[in-house]
Amino acid sequence: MHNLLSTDDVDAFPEFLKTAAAFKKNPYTEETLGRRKTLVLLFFNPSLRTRVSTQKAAYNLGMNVILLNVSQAWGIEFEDGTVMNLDTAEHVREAAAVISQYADLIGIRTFPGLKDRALDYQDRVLQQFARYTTVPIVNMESATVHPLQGLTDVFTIEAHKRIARPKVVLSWAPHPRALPQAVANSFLAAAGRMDYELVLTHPPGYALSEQFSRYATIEHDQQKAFAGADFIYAKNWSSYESYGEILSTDPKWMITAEKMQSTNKAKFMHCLPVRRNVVVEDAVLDSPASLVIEQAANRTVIAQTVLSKLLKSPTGCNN
Ligand code: AN0
Ligand code: CP
Repeated sequence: MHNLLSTDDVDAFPEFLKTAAAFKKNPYTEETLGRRKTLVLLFFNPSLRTRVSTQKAAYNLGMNVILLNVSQAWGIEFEDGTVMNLDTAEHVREAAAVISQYADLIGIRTFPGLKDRALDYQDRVLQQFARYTTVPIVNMESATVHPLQGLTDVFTIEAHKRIARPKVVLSWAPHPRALPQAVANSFLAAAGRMDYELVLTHPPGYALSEQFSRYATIEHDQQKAFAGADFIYAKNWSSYESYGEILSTDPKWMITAEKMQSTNKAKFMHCLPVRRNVVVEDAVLDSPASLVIEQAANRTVIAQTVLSKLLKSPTGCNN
């Protein structure tokens, strides 16, 4: 692995999940691997889990960590050939090359603008950094994908599945703000590589990009989708078709205890942060069926697995 830009950068899933399971059992088997190596984490947007779990994962490998909230640095320009006489103070060509002088690995979080679909789906901030840094990049949620989350979700399902081929349902749920499609995209991309009965349910107008939805069977009737499910993964996203728009806030799509009744005693999953009684009822989130805290715990395990693989990559880190 040279970078973690998407879940596709993990070529051997079974081996990756095995390494993760070993780190979960004992996080300190490679506690000197990252000695004298530095991880720089760049945040263009807020985070709780990604920030703390990735930092903790790096510490478990003996790395040093530097966090930078990009809003507190100079404004970065991503357009090539532009006359920089407006708001941006330095170009990504310099910014990325400079950070590479201090870092052996770089993590980046950068959300989409949700206005221009073609621009967002180029994932320009991530791709430009990947192009101009000289060290590996870890995607900590970009405009289109959130691989650390998708890998964590599959790892969590593997630990809880009771049958060989579980029915795994990704359900859209309401939210008052326009959210990215990244978590849903990576969930489908990761779960789509497993032997699951993968079902996607959402209201009209909420189809995801074919690049990701192709991994699932689409069932527009949420009730039908839930029947016999082993895992219910809830997530809101704004429309991909009417890009960035909120087409529905219909509370009928909220995940309720009553709906969970029709499942096969399904476990409930969400990446967090979650809005209680909008996305999901208290009764579900507070029930023993909820895996959300375990998912958050597993974020450390997956981040550690990714960092370890990048540290060992022959084309990887500065020496
Ligand atoms: C973000 C999203 O939906 O992509 C981050 C989730 C990990 N969520 C919010 O902005 C609430
Ligand atoms: N799930 C997740 O990535 O959470 P944060 O946005 O808090 O990092």
